[in-house]
Order: sequence, then structure tokens, then C-alpha cells
Amino acid sequence: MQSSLVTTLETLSAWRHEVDRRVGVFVRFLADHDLADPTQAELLAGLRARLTSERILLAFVAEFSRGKSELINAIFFAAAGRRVMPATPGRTTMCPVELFHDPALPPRLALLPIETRLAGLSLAELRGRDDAWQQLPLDPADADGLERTLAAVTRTRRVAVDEARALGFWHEDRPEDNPPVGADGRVEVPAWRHALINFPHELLSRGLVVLDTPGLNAIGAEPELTLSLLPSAHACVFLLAADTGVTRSDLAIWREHLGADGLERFVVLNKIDTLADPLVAAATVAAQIERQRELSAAALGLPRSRVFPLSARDALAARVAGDAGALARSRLPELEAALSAELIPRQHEVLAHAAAGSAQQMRSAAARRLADRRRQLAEQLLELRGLRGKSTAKVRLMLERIDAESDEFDGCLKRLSALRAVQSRQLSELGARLGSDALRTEVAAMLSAIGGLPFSGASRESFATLFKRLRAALGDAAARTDEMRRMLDSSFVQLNTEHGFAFALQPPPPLTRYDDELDTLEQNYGRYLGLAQGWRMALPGFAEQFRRMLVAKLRVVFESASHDVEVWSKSQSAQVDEQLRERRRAFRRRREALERIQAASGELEARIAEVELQDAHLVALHGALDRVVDELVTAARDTTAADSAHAPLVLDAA
Ligand SMILES: Nc1nc2c(ncn2[C@@H]2O[C@H](COP(=O)(O)OP(=O)(O)OP(=O)(O)O)[C@@H](O)[C@H]2O)c(=O)[nH]1
Ligand SMILES: [Mg+2]
Repeated sequence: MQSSLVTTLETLSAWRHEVDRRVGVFVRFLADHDLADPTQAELLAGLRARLTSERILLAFVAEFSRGKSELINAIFFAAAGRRVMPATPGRTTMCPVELFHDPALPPRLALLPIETRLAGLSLAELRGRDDAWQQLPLDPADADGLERTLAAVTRTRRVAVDEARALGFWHEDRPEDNPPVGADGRVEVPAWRHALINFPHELLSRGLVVLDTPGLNAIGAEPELTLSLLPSAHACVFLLAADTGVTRSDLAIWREHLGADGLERFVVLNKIDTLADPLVAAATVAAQIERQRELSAAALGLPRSRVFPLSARDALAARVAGDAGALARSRLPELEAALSAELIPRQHEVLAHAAAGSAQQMRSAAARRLADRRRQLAEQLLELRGLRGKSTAKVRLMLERIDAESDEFDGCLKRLSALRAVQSRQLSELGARLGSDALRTEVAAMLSAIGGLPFSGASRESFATLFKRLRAALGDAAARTDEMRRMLDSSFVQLNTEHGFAFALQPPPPLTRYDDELDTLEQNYGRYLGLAQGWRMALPGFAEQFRRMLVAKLRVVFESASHDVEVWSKSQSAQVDEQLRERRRAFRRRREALERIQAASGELEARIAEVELQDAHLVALHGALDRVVDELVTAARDTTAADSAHAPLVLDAA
């Protein structure tokens, strides 16, 4: 009864491990043969970091009591033999719960008190501060203890109405959504703002992160969830109840939070077991389920195949009992198969593409170096062969020629350093254009235009203006990059013709993909402006959090764009440095060879043989380079199967 998710994540994990191993081989190969440079080392280190630590975020979103937590139990925690995440009738999960596994930390539940909302710090900022969280240790082997400790996520507190208002749970203009006031004049609010569960588990340890959200308005109440966590999810599971279908509040949540194109969405029609009726034939019930499925798909604007009727409760019970037939009848495996078939392979492809791309890029850089070394050897051979049968006077003449060439070489160094000065000025201008100061100024201008209230009526227009200006800044950066490219191109052509270098200009990184990222941010953040839910976000602390989050996200986009250009520029300089080094080395070698020939007869033939041997060695090295890279690229592209040498440990979920 192994879940297909386990198998696919296993495959992905084994693949990542294998590709990372081969990248490691490649890195060592480059280092052993003096073929690496710092920018390329950075590129490969970045790739390895992605291979080993990139996570897949799967979010569960729905109105309360649709069975999110129960479904998480069925998919992830059946091995505990019980219901681990609290799932009870009515509102249960009171705060967003993130499940992941970080082996560097002990298994534990970390709880962020709700009062931290008052201080205006964002969740991202608080993540790094252990002292803000209450930590409770977890013992994965103790199912009773787990259940007891995790019950904390259901905890609430009773507070005065004023405090509830300050925390964002009370709104005069939407009385129907306010919690009921008790006889003591107090209302119930969640005790925690966020919960993190670090738990060793075969899926979580392989990079899956699961987000369980509380139903009913709570998504709107935590800005970080709507603005940051949900948009960054790789996929969302949205739950409906089979007996009710799509209700008005389901639809409101769907439209506000999951309507975005580009987000992978899986819809679950949960609790199909409740449709069973002893007075109705099984075939009729099945037809009813199909009908609900069709209606739900139509209401949400999705193909029918994206709606999965199932029973989370029956699936959990079946897995706990180890009953394969009952598990199949719960229809959970169909959802798991779809998640495995679509979510993970997509992630797989993105990584595979990045890995193969980096490897090819490094191959051409290394090949260029080898070609340059071979050209130097060829020149040397020509010179040495020309010496056959020549007098000592002739040898002395050649020594003088080397000295003259070396002087000329020193002259071209001045030109190169002037070129470098211009290049670094252009780069720092571009960095300033995309720097965080410039960004903060833009965002501040936008906020002051709307009087600091991101959710007022005027905000849409100013927001659009902000993004127009940001796109212009990016366009300007692209123009500057092109200017740099043109300058390098003409200098390289000149240096190649006049001094016999082999500088090859690589095309600069296209910055257009950051335009797309700006589009996505504008869509995600813009969705919350002037929204019916806007009132909820008009809290005093929210405007500040909104600003911080927006600046943080934009900074990532601009910094990445600026970083791309910097890496490109550095790698152009790196090839210049490399060829200069080779040049110096060649002068020295030629000089030494001639001096030896001058000193002893018979040395010439030995020297020629030596150079020929060196050349043969370089040819062999090129072959080895191709083999290492081909193996890496093949391993990276082979996204269908894991290397059987690294066979996954198969874990039976039953
Ligand atoms: N009959 C039946 N009950 C289910 C099923 N899935 C969940 N339930 C029950 O529905 C109730 C609510 O389930 P939860 O998992 O707590 O729902 P939730 O979506 O997490 O709700 P909140 O945490 O309040 O947002 C619990 O009593 C579950 O046992 C199902 O497939 N069939
Ligand atoms: Mg729940």
C-alpha cells in the first residue's frame, strides 16, 4: 500500500542525489586540471545548493471542516497508526501549520504567539528568531505524545474586544464575521499566529513542505499567508465537501486566493463516504458523486479530471488497518497519483533544465581554455621545429624576439586595464539602478501618492504606475547591459586581431524573464488592492507589513537581475585573466626551452617531443571533459528513472 507520492519523491530524491554526485565529480575534474574559475565555481555551487535543498511546497486550502487536516493525516501520518494532526468537527486548526523536515534541527513543534502581530514584524523576519517562538520537542516514535503535543495548534484564547480588534479578528464594518461575544464580554481568538512542525518523515525529508491552513477567514487575516506563502506554493489542494459541493464561502476563498493562473490546483471532493446510503443502490451513489464532480468542476472553471472525489477519513482508517481494498475504495490513491504525476515531474524538469544548462555552459568555458592552451602549444611547436638545423646565433635572435613580444604584451595590458575600468563603472551604475535604495524610493513614492494606505481606492492606479516605473528601470538595465556588450565586443575583436587572443564574448543574460516576475508580483499583490476583503487588511500594522513584503519581493527580483549581469561580466573578465595567465606562462616556457637548447645540443628534439606529448595530453583531457559533462547531462535529463545503484528505501505507508 505504498503511496505513489513516496515512489515519485523517492525517484526525484535519488535523481537529485545522483546529479549532485556527478556535479561533484565535474567540480573535482575542473579543479584537478586547473580548468575552473571563481564565477563558474559559484555557478556550480548554486546548482548544488538547489539540488540538495530546494523544496516543494504543497498547500492545503479550504473552508473550515472540509477535511484538510484529515487528508494530511491520511497522506502523511498513517504510519503513526492514528490521527496525528487534530481533525475534529467544527473549527479545528486555528493557525497555519507548516510541516517540513530539517535534519539539522531536533524534531519539534514551534509556535509563534498571536501577539507578535502587534509588533508589526513579518513572519519571514520572525522565522529567523528562535526566541520569538515557543518550542515543544516531538518524539516521532511516541504516537500518543505526538497527538497530545500537536493538539496545541487548536488552542484559542479569550480576549477583550479591543484586543481582538488590534489583532485583526474584529471588524465593526463586517459584524457577521466577528466571533460571538461571551457573557464575560470576551471573544475567542487563535492563540498562535503560525506553527512549524519539524518532523522526520520519508516525504518531508525528501524536500516536500506541507502547509495546512485554518479555514474561515483566517487566510485573509494573516497577510504573509496570502501574499507570500500561498503564491510561492508549487501546488494547492483545495477541498470541498461532497455533500454540499461548492458553497458560496468555498467560492469566495477559491476566487480570492486560488484564482491565479499558473498555480497548480488540485480539487478534492472530500467525504464521499457520507453519500453512501443503505436505501440507495451503489451505482446510483456513484452517479451522484460523478454529478457533484462535474458541477464542482464547472463552478470552479476546471476540467473534470482535476476534481478528485475521495474520503480522507476512510483512507486514513484503511491505511492504519493495512486494508488495501478499503484504501482503493477511499479513492485517495487517485489524488496521490495525480500529485506524483504532475507536481513532482514539473519540479524535476525545472531542476533538470537548470542542471543540464549549467553543465553545458561550464563545458564550453573549459573547452575554450583547453583550445587556448593547445593554440599556445602549436605556436611553440612551430617555433621549435623551425629551429631544426639552425645555428646558436639564430637561437639568440629568437630569444630577442620573445623579449620583444613580451614587451608588446605589456603594452596591451594597459589597454586591458582601461577596458576593465570602463566595465566596472558601467556595472556599478547598473547596480545602483537596480539597488535597494532605488527600490525603496520607488515604493515610498507609490505609498505617499496614496497616503500610506495600500488598500484605499486610489491605490490601484499608483500601484500600476509603480510597476510601470520598475519595468522601465529593468529596461534601462537591459540597455546598459547591451552597451557593455557592445563595448566588450569591439574591444575583444580588436585585441584578437592585433594580439592574437581568442576572446569569445558570451551573450549577456536576458533580463526579460524578470519582466515576467514583475508581472506575477503585480498580479499577486494587486489582487489584494480594492478587494472586498480589503477592509481586513486595512489594519494599522498591515500597511507596514505590506510595504516590507513588497520591497522584499521586489528586491529579490532586482538583485537577481543585477547578479545575473554581474556574473556574466565577471566571467568575461575571467577569460581575459585566464588568457593573460596562459600567455605569460607560454613566454616563460618558450624562453626556458630556447635557453636549454642554447646550452645543450640534442635538447631540441627532446623539447619537441615534450611539447607534442603535452598536446596529446590536452586532447585526451578534452575527451575526458566531454565524458564527464555528457554523463552529467545524461543523468540530469533522465528524469524518468532513478539510478538503480542508488535504489530508494521503499517505505510501506501501511
Ligand atoms: N465522513 C467523513 N468525515 C471526514 C472526512 N474527512 C474529514 N472528516 C471529518 O470532518 C471533520 C473536519 O475535518 P478536519 O480535517 O478537521 O477539517 P479541516 O478542513 O482541517 O478544518 P479546520 O482545521 O477547522 O480548517 C473531522 O471530524 C473529520 O474527521 C471524510 O472523508 N469523511
Ligand atoms: Mg484542520
